[in-house]
Amino acid sequence: MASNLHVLIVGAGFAGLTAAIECRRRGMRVTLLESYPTSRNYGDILDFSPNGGMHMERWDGGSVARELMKVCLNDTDQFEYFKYDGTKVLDEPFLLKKEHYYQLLAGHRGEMHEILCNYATRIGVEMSFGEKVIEYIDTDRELGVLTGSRQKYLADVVVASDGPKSLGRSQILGLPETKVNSGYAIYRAHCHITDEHRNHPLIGPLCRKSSNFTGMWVGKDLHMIVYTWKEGKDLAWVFTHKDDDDISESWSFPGNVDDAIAYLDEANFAEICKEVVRLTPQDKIIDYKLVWREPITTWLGKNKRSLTIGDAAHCHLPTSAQGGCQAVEDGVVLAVCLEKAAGDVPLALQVFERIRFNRSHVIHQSSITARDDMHTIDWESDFIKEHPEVLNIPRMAWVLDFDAKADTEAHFDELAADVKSGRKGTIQELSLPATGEFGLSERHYFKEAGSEGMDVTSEVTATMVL
Ligand SMILES: Cc1cc2nc3c(=O)[nH]c(=O)nc-3n(C[C@H](O)[C@H](O)[C@H](O)COP(=O)(O)OP(=O)(O)OC[C@H]3O[C@@H](n4cnc5c(N)ncnc54)[C@H](O)[C@@H]3O)c2cc1C
Ligand SMILES: *[C@@H]1O[C@H](CO)[C@@H](O)[C@H](O)[C@H]1NC(C)=O
Ligand SMILES: CC(=O)N[C@H]1CO[C@H](CO)[C@@H](O)[C@@H]1O
Ligand SMILES: CC(=O)N[C@H]1CO[C@H](CO)[C@@H](O)[C@@H]1O
Repeated sequence: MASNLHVLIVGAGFAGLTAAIECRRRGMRVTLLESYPTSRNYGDILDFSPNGGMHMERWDGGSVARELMKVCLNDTDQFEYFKYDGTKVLDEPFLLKKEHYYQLLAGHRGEMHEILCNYATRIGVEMSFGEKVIEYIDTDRELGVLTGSRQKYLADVVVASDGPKSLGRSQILGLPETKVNSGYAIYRAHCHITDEHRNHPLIGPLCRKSSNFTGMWVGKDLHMIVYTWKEGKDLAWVFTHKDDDDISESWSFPGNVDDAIAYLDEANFAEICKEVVRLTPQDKIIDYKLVWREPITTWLGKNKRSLTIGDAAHCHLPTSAQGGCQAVEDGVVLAVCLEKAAGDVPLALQVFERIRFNRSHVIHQSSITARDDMHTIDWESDFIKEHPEVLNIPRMAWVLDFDAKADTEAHFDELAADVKSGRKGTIQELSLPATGEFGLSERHYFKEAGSEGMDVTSEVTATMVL
């Protein structure tokens, strides 16, 4: 019986939290360990598209998504696209479909995270903050972890959702660290809107109470997104730029205002972009190096009772705009597999991997294609008139209108039969197909969704690109 399982999860990011909530909702006992002392103070803006948000909308009869929506962008009607010099290129509706309202969840990471932690605690997930795992134990006799406070936790399944710098990846999978500098970095910030913003001739109009602003400016090797929300109280911005310097990764490494502005200057970005940066308190700017990890061909420990999920398994670049959603999909699929395997943990984990591998891999690769297409636009030609969708980071029906829970329920039995019969092949061959690809021509939500007769240029949708 799956409901007798004790699931031990390391790392309360969105992968770990989702796995914890989804397992707990299926009656399993769940212990969740997180090294940070609290959830609240980290991060800036994080977004979930419907393929992630739909699962949250299912929690507690919709009340969790409603609570999230109170702190999220909840009255944004358009996503506005600009050329780097400020020329408007395109307006797109913010929502894909009306029924996505409570599934498109974008807001301050810490605030959203806190709401999910509270829900997890409410339904009985045993959560410990300030508990850092220092060792994974996966022997024939014992499965569990050891923490910095010398506490040993044992369980039936161990899930390492410990993020990109995963200790789980090295200890469970026995892999060396494979940090790769992507050659890019992101400056990012979240701050509260002040009167100085409101009274500023360029920034003031972005801080309106009514019709809140989300927009992106795109230039050579650089794109910047600005959001205002919470009735004109909060502002966040992120910009991705080339940077070969350093290879550290931290959500709290301070960024320097002047350095940031120098990048915008060099790429001839509009004054408004520079002013947004100038008006940000120095201590709110984070300089985040975009580091990633090469894809790995298994996420499972040798006894198939432990595994890595989320960024620990497949570290996405933020330009896929899918890191959070793919982490959520992992959590959901894992819980459904554990339930369906009825206590056979190795079976559940092998099916999990075959369901998730190809899809997460293809979406991962998209983060690179998408960024390169956007950063190399020839603004002098007619290209952008013919392909405005390159601005719109991959949003295709097969990515966004995807229900990982229903998909797992539909495919579990056939994949379980493969596992049991010992079917041979590489993980690519044994996995479910991703059902889609990323080519320029495919890059259109409505085109792909088959909405006949729609003016694709004006009706294509957008959410956020981080
Ligand atoms: C503090 C923080 C702020 C972020 N802010 C943003 C943001 O503003 N915008 C954005 O797009 N993305 C942000 N991200 C990244 C984003 O949340 C992830 O890319 C995505 O949600 C995938 O989540 P994950 O659960 O796989 O990994 P993560 O979100 O990285 O979560 C991993 C968790 O594991 C914990 N952990 C790691 N090692 C141990 C250990 N040994 N013992 C116990 N716990 C451990 C970490 O503290 C962390 O909470 C942030 C991540 C973090 C950790
Ligand atoms: C939208 O956000 C505002 C301010 O942050 C909040 O007061 C309001 O309740 C939210 N609306 C919904 C529908 O959640
Ligand atoms: C709080 C507030 O003023 N929100 C506004 C945000 O934008 C929409 C229109 O897009 C308005 O209807 C809301 O009133
Ligand atoms: C890496 C990998 O497995 N890629 C495959 C995923 O599935 C698609 C079909 O949907 C194939 O084209 C890829 O080769």
